Amino acid sequence: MPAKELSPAPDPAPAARARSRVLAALLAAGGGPVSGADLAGRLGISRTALWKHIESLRRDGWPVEGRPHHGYTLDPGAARELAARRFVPELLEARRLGSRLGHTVHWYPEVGSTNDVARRLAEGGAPEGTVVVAGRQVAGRGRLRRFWWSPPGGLWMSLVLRPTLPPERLPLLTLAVATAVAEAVELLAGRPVAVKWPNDVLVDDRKIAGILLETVTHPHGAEYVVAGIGVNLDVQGEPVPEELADRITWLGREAPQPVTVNDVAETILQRLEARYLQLHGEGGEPVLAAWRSRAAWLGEPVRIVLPGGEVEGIALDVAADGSLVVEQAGGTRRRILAGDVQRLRPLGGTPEAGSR
Ligand code: BT5
Repeated sequence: MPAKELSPAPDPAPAARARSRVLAALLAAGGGPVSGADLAGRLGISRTALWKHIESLRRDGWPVEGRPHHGYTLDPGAARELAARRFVPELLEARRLGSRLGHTVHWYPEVGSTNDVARRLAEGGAPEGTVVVAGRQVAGRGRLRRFWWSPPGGLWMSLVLRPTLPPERLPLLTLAVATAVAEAVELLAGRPVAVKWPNDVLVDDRKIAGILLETVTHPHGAEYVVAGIGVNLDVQGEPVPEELADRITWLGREAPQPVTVNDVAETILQRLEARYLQLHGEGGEPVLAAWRSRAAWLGEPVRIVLPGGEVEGIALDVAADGSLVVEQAGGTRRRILAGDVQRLRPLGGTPEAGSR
């Protein structure tokens, strides 16, 4: 079944986004002056409203200067400095204005799980591309409600998607998100990044990011999907839990230069938008090919832990429906829809640590 046309990228209410548009215009001017009259005219707001947005930006630490008959200016270095210190939601919004994903960013210092917040927003009609980011999560979760460690300094982000994919292509969304996150991390880390079926992102076999997609369906497909993405950036705030210590890594350790939460969120959203549109427009094959090209453990002996048992065999491929194809002893092939993959050492040695 072909994908239905995606509706045009949502255009959030101008009033709600005016502050980000003001910031975007100041940043785009590269430090040069922006005339207040022109800017107010372009945004369709009054000079008084513009002034209030400027004041609000200043209160949040943006050094916007204003001179009569000259206009407003913003030192471009200020954006970099601010983003180096903390996540700056309006900077992400300003850079994603006009895009499908990331045009609206809700930031919270602390939440239970960003997936729950995004879900509530989706239920309330939030447009596709709405993003929730939290400074930390106290009840971050993985699949099967497993614990997801989310200390301050990491990227804990969830995104509202409203895909118009045919039901059989929906499972590929997880692979599309995993591929996009791996591509973004690779761009920032400058190191090869692998994906592990179904949803892990690894550097040197250590998990650097995880993905949790939660789908609310109607009879013809997805009503909406919340795509939760967790990326480890910095772990100085809290000691790494003992059980994760030798199994995880973080961007601060892998990247050659400092990377900010803003950079990671923006790069992921760029890559994800490209893969998301591709999955709608070109079918599943390009996403599958991209996923396969960085897949860890294909061709290797694995054990898959399923809700009701285990399967051992060679991990052969990922199928067009996103399932993992495993060849068991005797040549029987099985398609696995959900499970945890462990690498088995060749010749039946001890399995490596389980669900990374
Ligand atoms: C995942 O589950 O990998 C999905 C993680 C999704 C997290 C994001 S953060 C934003 C959004 N809000 C949420 O509440 N969740 C999403 P799974 O494949 O089940 O892996 C879980 C396992 O990863 C755990 O059992 C631990 O072994 C390991 N783990 C926990 N925290 C980790 C971390 N920070 N980095 C790497 N591995 C971790």
